[in-house]
Amino acid sequence: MSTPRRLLLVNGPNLNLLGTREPQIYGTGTLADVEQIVTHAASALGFAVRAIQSNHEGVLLDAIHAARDDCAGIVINPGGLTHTSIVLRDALTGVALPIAEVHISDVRAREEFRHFSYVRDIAAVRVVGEGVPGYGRATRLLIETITGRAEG
Ligand code: CA2
Repeated sequence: MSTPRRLLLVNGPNLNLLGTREPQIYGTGTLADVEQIVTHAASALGFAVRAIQSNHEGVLLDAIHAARDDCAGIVINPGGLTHTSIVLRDALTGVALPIAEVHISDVRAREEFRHFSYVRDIAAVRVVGEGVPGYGRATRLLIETITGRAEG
């Protein structure tokens, strides 16, 4: 089967609150902005995007499992699950798709408990601390990984 030209965009718990609170940490962009940035970056390179945000871990796992059937890679900001969830990591390794891990804030410069990531070592691409625009760069780098072509 040929590689599907579609990405799954996953935003984890609380990222629906983007743009409503804590602008000093996360900026003023909303979840809708994130989805638009990723869709735009992907479409410029010929890829479609299916986006999901959920505050429920099982819903995220089901969406990741479904990506096996029709996606070529996953752009994911797991939110706080980054630092806690072996279950999420197992789902990501289970589907064996290339992953771009995104964090809006610079987790390395925040509390110690945000320094560890269960996703880091299985991610092909990692973009941290570049704000909402970081999702766009992560998308381009992930597509470059998938297609083997350099970012334009
Ligand atoms: O910097 C990131 O993107 C994070 O993944 C965001 C998570 C946090 O737990 C990670 O350590 C780093 C939190 C997402 C919550 O987002 C909010 C946005 C606005 C207001 C409140 C929460």
